[in-house]
Amino acid sequence: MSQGIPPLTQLPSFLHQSQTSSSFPGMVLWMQVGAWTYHYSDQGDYTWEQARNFCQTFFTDLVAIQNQQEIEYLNKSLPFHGRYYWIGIRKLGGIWTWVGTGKTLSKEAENWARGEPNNRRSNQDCVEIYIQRPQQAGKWNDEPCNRKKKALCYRASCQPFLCSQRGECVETIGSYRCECYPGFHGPECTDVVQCAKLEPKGVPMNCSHPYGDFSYNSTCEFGCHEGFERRGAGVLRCLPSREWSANIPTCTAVTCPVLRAPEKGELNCSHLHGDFTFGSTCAFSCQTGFVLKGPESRECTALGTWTGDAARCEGFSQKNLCSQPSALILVVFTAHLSILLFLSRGIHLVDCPFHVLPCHVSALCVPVHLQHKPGLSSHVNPRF
Ligand SMILES: [Ca+2]
Repeated sequence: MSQGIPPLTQLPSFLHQSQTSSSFPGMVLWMQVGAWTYHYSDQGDYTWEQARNFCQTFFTDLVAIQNQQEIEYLNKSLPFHGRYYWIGIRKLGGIWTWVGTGKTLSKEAENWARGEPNNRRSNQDCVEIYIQRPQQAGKWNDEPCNRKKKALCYRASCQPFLCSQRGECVETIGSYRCECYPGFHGPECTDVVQCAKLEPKGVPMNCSHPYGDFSYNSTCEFGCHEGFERRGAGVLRCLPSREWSANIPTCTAVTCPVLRAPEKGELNCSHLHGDFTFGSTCAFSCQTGFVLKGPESRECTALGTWTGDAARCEGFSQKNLCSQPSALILVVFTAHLSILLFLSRGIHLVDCPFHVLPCHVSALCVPVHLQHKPGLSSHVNPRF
């Protein structure tokens, strides 16, 4: 004969609703205390190993006592039995251990009877509970594991689907409660911690949201466009504290070395994102009488380097020019200025352009290969 366990709703107050009846025919009595039920063998006694086997076969395990309230409840509710009841503690490797969880028995949880554990005859490795003993009722005693006692079992109310798998289900007398993992809350741990929505300006972001938008464990990765460098963390994570693991990073333009105007020249820069940064362009010009050698402009690249080589302004050299008796004057007209070109036999034109102060005239030379160009030769005016 067996009898079903009444539904929880019929048990408004667990401490006053214990019942005793036959659950497994001829084998066990049960007491319902809300969701968590205690059971004990009512036919025959078992060694500790057999008792555990019995509990694990028909229920969850030998009882794992969690608090004083539970001890008082068991002592009050179970019938007296001269050999008492096995519970789920035994010595493993010399240490008292809750066998259901594998956790060590803590000092605070100890409930030994006076003078126990005494390990009499050095073979007392299992634990009984003194139910309704005239002295030391509800206390524990270490006993040889092969003694035969009643099995005191429990059936857990915690089930895998409880606590939304986002928390630890903790058995209590009469029910269970959820100890939510970090990042979750609510009675069944269904609620997820929210972090502020991230709205970075000008910083590309790529997020993943395992539990909902900008919620616990959401991660957002930040990158920067070409030519920009990230300042700050590359990845932000929504923490259980509702805070992000770091501030939103910023993207700043890559910088190039500062450019200076060439000697005898000028520099004219335009900056897109900041002084001498990615996208800045600088144009070079030279004072009158000097010519630009190198690029007319340079641009700051995404790598932080300038295009082209350094520009410089070169003037005419005075050496030898006016002392040459047979110099020719070559006048070249361009759109912007007249160029007096002193060409002289024997002068190394590769040294040009020169500045020719003693002659009180600004002059430029052209490279040797231009001397014979028709456009230039037509402007040659012999002066000497
Ligand atoms: Ca003992």
